[in-house]
Amino acid sequence: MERTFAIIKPDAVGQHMIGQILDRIETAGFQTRAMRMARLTKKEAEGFYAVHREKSFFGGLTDFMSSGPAVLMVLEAPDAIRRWRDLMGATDPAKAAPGTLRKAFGTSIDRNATHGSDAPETAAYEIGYFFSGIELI
Ligand code: 3AN
Repeated sequence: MERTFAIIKPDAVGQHMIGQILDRIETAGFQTRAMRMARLTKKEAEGFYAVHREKSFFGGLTDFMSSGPAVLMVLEAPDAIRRWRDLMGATDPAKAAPGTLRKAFGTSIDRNATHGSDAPETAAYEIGYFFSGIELI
């Protein structure tokens, strides 16, 4: 079993898509080990995306991620990191494959509905950033 960290981003929450995305997650066979709704502060978003701090889109990304409530989740499945990224699709919804979440629910590269860890080290950092061990059920 493997765990990954996932977010339903403020664009998808604002468009009332939480239920549809959770349905896709459960239908795909993921177990939800932790889940919390939160509106990130700008500083929390900057810490979360620290790896991107030199990128041109860092300011816009952290503004957007702190612009409204998001759903923070820990998902578990065999090969969860890769499988969740496959279900999300490409970063840019315009390039995401049919049937993926970003194709269905994202509207642009900076409003792409969902987040997922990209490697085991990132997943460990991201899970620990938002959840303590006692919250992982
Ligand atoms: P992914 O979330 O697919 O792993 P990353 O890690 O390259 O993508 O980027 C993190 C987030 O930054 C993306 N989910 C997206 O919201 C945003 N992002 C990435 N590239 C761009 C870009 N060129 N312009 C605006 N936002 C971007």
